[in-house]
Amino acid sequence: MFQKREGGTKTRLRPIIRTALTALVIGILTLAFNIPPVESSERTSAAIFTSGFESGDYSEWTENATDGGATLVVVSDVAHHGSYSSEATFTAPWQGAWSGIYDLSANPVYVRWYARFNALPGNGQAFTLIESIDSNDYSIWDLDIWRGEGGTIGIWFYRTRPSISDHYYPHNFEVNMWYCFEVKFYLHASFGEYRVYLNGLEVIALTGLNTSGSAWKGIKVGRGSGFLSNLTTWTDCVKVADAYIGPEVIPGDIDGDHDVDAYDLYLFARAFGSSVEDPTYEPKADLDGDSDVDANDLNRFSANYGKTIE
Ligand SMILES: [Ca+2]
Ligand SMILES: [Ca+2]
Ligand SMILES: [Ca+2]
Repeated sequence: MFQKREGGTKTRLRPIIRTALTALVIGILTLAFNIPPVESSERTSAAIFTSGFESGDYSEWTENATDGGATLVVVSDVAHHGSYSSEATFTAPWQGAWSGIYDLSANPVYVRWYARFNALPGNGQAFTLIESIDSNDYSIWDLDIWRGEGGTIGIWFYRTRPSISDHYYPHNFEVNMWYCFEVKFYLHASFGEYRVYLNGLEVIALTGLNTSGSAWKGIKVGRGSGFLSNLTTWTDCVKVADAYIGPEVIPGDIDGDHDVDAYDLYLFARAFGSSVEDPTYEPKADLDGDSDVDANDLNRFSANYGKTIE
């Protein structure tokens, strides 16, 4: 019994070393030849709109507008993913700057985007990152970064159907960090829903509502300075879909730190040759999801070696 186990371990050792070396060599080659990264994986939801501003402009959007002296521009010095993001700069309170995508339809609809900001609201202040509108251009919901009079900072989710109400989720936001937001809206006469997700976690859930009325039409990202007189916000990786989207992931990022690097290779190699029933099996190394970690997974891992998000 003991010998059998020992023998099994030995026969696994060589493929592991070979695998590690192969992946490392491919990784080095990838870096050496500076092979451009490809898009990170898409979840199984059906996307009805996607924009990471990678065209370098707003050509994917229906409308781009500013008011009150704000500016809106696609920039290349800050991006969550790829080379570009959208930057809105506000110099006074109640300015607006937005990219709008309209004439969409889905029910339920999920809107996922990444946002970053260089200032935080003072006590009792807020600014708006996104607004969702109906077919009459009325707001259905918007999402703000807010700070209460007591100093608590967080999400302020403001909805208008079936009636106006606001909902708060405290979170210690920091400047110049990317955050993944997602909102679900479900239009229904008795089972209507709003759900808000922050970095892949559901933080607000409003269910069993009558949200019927005019239909959802689209979103405006960037949006407004609220109370703030000096604010820049960035938007990237916008996706609208008919099912939950979640944060961007790179297959092969086993430790979940937004890159596929030598430590992921170590974790991948440790799981190589395993099947789902083995203690060494690691689901995040099973890149094709067929319950083992084999050469097919190695090919996928190697293709992503050296990639990062942000
Ligand atoms: Ca981008
Ligand atoms: Ca990693
Ligand atoms: Ca597999």
